[in-house]
Amino acid sequence: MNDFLERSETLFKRGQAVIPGGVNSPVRAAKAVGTHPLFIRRAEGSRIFDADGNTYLDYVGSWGPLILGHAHPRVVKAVQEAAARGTSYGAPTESEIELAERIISCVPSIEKVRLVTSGTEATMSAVRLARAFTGRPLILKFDGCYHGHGDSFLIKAGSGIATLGIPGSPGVPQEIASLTLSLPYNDLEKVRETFKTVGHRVAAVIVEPVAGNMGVVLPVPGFLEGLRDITIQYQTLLIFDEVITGFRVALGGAQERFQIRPDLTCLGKIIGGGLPVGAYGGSKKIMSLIAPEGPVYQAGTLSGNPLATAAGLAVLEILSQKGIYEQLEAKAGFFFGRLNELARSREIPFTTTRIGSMGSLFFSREDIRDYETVQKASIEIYAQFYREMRSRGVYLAPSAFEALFISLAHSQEDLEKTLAVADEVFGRLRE
Ligand code: HOZ
Repeated sequence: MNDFLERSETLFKRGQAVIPGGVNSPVRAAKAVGTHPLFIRRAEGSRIFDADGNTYLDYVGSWGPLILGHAHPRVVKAVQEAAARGTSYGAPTESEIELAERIISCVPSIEKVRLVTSGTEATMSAVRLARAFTGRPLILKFDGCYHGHGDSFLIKAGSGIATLGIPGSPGVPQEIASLTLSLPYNDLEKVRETFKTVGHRVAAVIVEPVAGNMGVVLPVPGFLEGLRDITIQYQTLLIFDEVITGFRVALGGAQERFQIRPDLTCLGKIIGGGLPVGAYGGSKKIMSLIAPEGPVYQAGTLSGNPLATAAGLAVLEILSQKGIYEQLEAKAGFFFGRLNELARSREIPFTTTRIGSMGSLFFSREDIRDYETVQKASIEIYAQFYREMRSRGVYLAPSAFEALFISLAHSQEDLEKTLAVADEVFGRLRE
């Protein structure tokens, strides 16, 4: 492996002159792990290839959507065929109906769905809809959860906000920020207390049913059930942000896995096979408020884009086949189990969280249950681990506050190779 990434470094410098920070999304700058980003030239299956000619086993998978791996032949074919018919019409198509039908048949709580262009758009629109439906102003989120970069969500948010260590973002007026309450994840008591005083003013509770943007944090038993009960009691809408968990932890997402029916669900990139897409959906009654059926406005030229819907349909067809989630579970169970054993045998303070094929690595002995415990893990050791792994051909998320994704394209050999590299790196961390 080439340790000096000449071409990536040159491109990064060139990018910085014309793009803020040289990147189009902050975390990928790899600042938090003390290095520079790789510039990617192409990807295939479980591997990505950088501008300097190096190959990496990829565990980022474009931050989750590439559950089949990169450039899956059926997805590529679907996109190519769609592109040959035109890249955007800004008019309805049969394929967007097919994708909507497919989503509805898989996700238990969705009766009607609106396609948008990103997860951020989905959450922003879902909150507007919740406010319109309930006639209330407040929303309640959880510390370390990330729901995209809409103004209302950049309060104690995860992902890039956590990575950069900033409490919120300048540019979000106090008047808007004051309409968002943020409480510790997994703390139902705090939710109960808060609802006793302001529950009648809360339009929606929005939650990642499994947090994926402060690293992966699982809901403790009873947390999601409790949120459902409280929101029903106060006639507040419950929004599941399943941008990461949707079609990832089960075909029907976390709501299928935990058997909870939210009022609204936000979906993201996975339903477009990595192309820019998002969606929000719920009961016919709530969704009927959206224009042109109702008065709540939300629109977009690229919504239901034919390339994204073609890719999404190809992905969801494959995911609907029998045995897919069992395969993912087996791969991830083996990988995380073995990784923990290796760290234990070297006495590294290390723990993992996992559900299905997504998980996170924490250099900590703490039980991970919320943003506070996440922050006790060492980001310095994660940064060293990241750099050492990358220099040996394994590409992880360039932030301790993101997830690791295993795809169907990761072979047993890939996983074993990665574990051997991890073992070597664990050894170096002790030095
Ligand atoms: N905040 C995104 C992941 N949770 C990162 C997106 C990107 O940099 O592409």
